[in-house]
Amino acid sequence: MTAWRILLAPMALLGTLMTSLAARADHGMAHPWQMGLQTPVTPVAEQIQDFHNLLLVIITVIAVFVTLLLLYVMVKFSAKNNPTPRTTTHNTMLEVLWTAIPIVILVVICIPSFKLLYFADSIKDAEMTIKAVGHQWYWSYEYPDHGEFTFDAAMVDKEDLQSGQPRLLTTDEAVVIPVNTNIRLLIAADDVLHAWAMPAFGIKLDAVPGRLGETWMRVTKEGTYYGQCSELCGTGHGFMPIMVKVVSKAAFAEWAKGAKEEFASRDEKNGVKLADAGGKTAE
Ligand SMILES: [Cu+2]
Repeated sequence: MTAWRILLAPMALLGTLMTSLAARADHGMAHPWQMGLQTPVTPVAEQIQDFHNLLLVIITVIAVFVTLLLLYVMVKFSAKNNPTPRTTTHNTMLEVLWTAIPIVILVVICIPSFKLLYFADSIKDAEMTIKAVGHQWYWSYEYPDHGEFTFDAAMVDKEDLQSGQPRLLTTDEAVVIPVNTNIRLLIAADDVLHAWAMPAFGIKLDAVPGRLGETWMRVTKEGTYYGQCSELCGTGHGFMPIMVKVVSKAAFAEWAKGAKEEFASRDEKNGVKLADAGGKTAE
């Protein structure tokens, strides 16, 4: 009995570890020993993953070919095996080939690359819009189609985390979006450069002060996803994460209704403060 327990204990531990790894892998964030990219949940992220896999094959073939060629040359033309070297300096055929073949490879890569670039850039029939604004050091979000409410999303400190909430990735307010909906995402910055990056969505776009960045997302799987600011923006750069909750359309409608009232009443309070501050600057 005891022997069995001793045997089973590490297996149970391993099982728990694997389950938690798998769960975390599906949790829209990086996890220990992760191989490859995060599970893609938007059409753009899926295509990025496919493109990545294509490049991986091409680069592997090139690396293997060059390594074999080098080894061949090292053995065949070593001083021992080839004591009297030939004095050939040019070979037209060879030079044409080693110029043309890389060009063909680059063209083969550039076709899907440009296709993907335009696919990620063009917003098809956006059903709603969200605007993300980067600040030192938090993000704020605007929902212009659902009552124009606005809220800030700041990082939750380590000591305030509840169980299951990842450190450095959890925010006090989540960006809530509906599943299977084409969402136009506008990205701007209030002070310095930031970048709104969400690996599982295949999005990484700079937030530039004075300019409006635009991209889109259609998340096909409900869940919580995490991203981080990806443009060095000052001392708090590592502490302005992005947390997105993807919920059913019905749950989103419900949330938007509540959020509109909640954040509007907060804005009223803030509005008073802003008016006061404005009065002081005017004097
Ligand atoms: Cu930053």
